[in-house]
Amino acid sequence: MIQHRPETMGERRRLILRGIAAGGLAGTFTSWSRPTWAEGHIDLPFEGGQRDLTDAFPQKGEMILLRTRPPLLETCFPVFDRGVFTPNDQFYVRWHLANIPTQIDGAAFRLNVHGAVNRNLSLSLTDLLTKFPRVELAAVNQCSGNSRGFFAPRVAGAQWANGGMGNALWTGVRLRDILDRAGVKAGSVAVRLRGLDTGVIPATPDFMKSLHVDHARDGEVIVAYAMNGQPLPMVNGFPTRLIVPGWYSTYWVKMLSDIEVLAQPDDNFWMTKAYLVPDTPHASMEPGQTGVPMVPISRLVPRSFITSLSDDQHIPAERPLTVRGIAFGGDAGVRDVRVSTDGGSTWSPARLGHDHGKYSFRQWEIRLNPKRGPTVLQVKATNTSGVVQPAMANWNPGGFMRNVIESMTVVGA
Ligand SMILES: Nc1nc2c(c(=O)[nH]1)N[C@H]1C(S)=C(S)[C@@H](COP(=O)(O)O)O[C@H]1N2
Ligand SMILES: [Mo]
Repeated sequence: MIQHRPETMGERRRLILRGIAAGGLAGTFTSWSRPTWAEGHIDLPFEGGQRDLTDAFPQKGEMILLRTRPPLLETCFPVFDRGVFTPNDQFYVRWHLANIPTQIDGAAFRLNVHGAVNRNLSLSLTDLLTKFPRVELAAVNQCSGNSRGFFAPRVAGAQWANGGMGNALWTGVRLRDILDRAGVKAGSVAVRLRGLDTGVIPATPDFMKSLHVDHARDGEVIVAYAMNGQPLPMVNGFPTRLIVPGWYSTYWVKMLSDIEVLAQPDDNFWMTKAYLVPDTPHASMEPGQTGVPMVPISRLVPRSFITSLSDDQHIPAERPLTVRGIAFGGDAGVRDVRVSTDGGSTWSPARLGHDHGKYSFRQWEIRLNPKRGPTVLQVKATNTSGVVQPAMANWNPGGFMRNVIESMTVVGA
């Protein structure tokens, strides 16, 4: 009888990576917009929050459906209670443009580098796997508009609840190493990233985002070809995507196929017209206020959530209860997470879970003794730079950067 030796993690990873390079794991789907049969419904806690649940998208499990084409899929919040890393098949999905390849041959795929460089590159997946050092980093991917559905007054845009975020272990190569191989010309100012998706009509500007050249070369920005040890799901950017740790994921260009070094600032639509936030504390302004200076969105701000309970849940009163959740520091690590049961007068420190690095989710837990009747639980995180979540929700017309202290009511019985 043949004995199968269990694969070690390292071997398993090598096999997966070889598979990516060979294109053997390339996705082929007839369409993104095949009928999505609702398998259930969910009511998100704001006006107009009725949603279908769907598992009709390739490589995806049950997701909250916001839109079919281009896909907008939210992670069901209880997923965040199950582990510090968000599974690939439950990771949220967001695209702007509707022409997204449904078929990518990993063997034929090339990542092109051009512009203000000494030599153009055309890198295959095998090149990425074999010619550059491999790096791995845990980082939160959060949409700028995560939680937009809670904005009051309401604003236009994807009406996310809190599931437009996720945490994964990303594997790939440093953008710096790629740029160094191409040789960035002196005086270059920006690096522009573009994916394989396009608009349905030619007038639609291609989705392109840029980083300042120093940011692009800081050694933290990664061109990732794996997510949680597996090839990226097609809808999350197979075969390569940009990881910009600590920055909103509008910069995390998916199906990344083109890197262009620019000798002047990028004035394309997606940099100068879209994703602008008020240049004010908490990116906040008054509805209707005019003359507010606007700047491109950039760094994540800290957030924390209770994951083990839901709003209005009944719990046993006057008995110890362990409450769990997740937090992230944004562009810095989590210094502490505190919980209040008295409307914010006093705050008790939660115990922090394993540290997977400063850009990762951090799990936390705390023991409480809930009283009889309703209790409002509040949770707030402070990051290692001393930035703390605000008590008042911010507001801006884009519905960006919400990070108010979250609260939830539980009922002791
Ligand atoms: N090519 C491409 N990359 C993209 C986008 C896009 O529309 N096209 N959207 C960005 C935005 S706004 C978000 S929130 C993230 C979503 O990443 P995810 O779908 O893997 O969760 O992808 C980013 N990268
Ligand atoms: Mo986004």
